[in-house]
Amino acid sequence: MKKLRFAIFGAGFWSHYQLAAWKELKGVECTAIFNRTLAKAEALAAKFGVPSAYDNAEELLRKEQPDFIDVITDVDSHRRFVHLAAKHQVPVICQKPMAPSLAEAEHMVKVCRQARVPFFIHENWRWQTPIRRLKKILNERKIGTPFRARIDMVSGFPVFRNQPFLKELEQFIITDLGSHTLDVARFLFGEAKNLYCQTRRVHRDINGEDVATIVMRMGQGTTVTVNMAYAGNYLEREAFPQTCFFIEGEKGSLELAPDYRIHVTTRQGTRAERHAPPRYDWANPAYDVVHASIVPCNADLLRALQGRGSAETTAEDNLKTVRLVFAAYGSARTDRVIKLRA
Ligand code: 89Y
Repeated sequence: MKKLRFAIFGAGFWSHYQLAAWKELKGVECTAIFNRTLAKAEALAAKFGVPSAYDNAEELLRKEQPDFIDVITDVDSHRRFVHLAAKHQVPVICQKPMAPSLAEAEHMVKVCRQARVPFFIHENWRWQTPIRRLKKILNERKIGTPFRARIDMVSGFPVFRNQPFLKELEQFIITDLGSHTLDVARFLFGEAKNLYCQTRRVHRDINGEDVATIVMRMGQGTTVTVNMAYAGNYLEREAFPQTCFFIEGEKGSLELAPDYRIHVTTRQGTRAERHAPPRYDWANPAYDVVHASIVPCNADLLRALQGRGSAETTAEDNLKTVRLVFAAYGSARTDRVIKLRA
């Protein structure tokens, strides 16, 4: 099969890992990098042996004619680059969160649909090794029908150190982290029927909320609570960036605890397993399980780009996650339960 040639848009913190993860896969090759500051595009290109760097996105598309582009820029520029891809008939992958508002996300999906340009979201959280294992255990019905689940991503890790722009966001933790955790809730328990949310800001030097609590009733009737916090405080069981789960079912319970420990408790007792992610030498140890999950996420997107099936995280599918993100803000603002259309 012919190698697919692609371009990366954006040369910030995340692009280094995204590019390293692409290098783990056969059948794909990065041939150009765009960044509005050329020196940054050149530095990233030099680090990874990518032949060309640009500070003009249209020029890149005209000259390189990539098979697809991978947009890893700040959220406010996603629309511009996705529209550009649609105009040039180039399939596009875009980082989460898709857009700064639901209307903008819907418009981006519509533009690509009308141009018949494949549009995917790089949503990697559900590809984490222990989370794939949880899905398998639930599918095997080891604990029967789940009636309640808690999803905790609560950490004192200084996230703003590596990603200072997160401080500026008026809507922080639900767009940055909730995009992931709400997507995982959908992945494990189906679509939400209703949602209620409360938020808080603990940091004094940021614009958005850094604590959120979301309660949802999911399609199969499961009540799911998503607890998120980046309050910069001290926690005995600090496990950034691991998400912990406690799932109660009619026949047992299932827990994912720090250090990738999975406990399945049924009539037969408790079975303990450990599902650690693969180690990559390019991964930042502080982000291990998250960086490792970029590889299977990219592999899934690549399969679709090669015409070998459909990806899990198409933009059409991700719109359902985006709806939850903005429903959460709506609920927090009005202190109301939001009903969601099926
Ligand atoms: O930006 C976020 C992401 O996508 O993964 C973890 C993170 O870096 C901080 O919440």
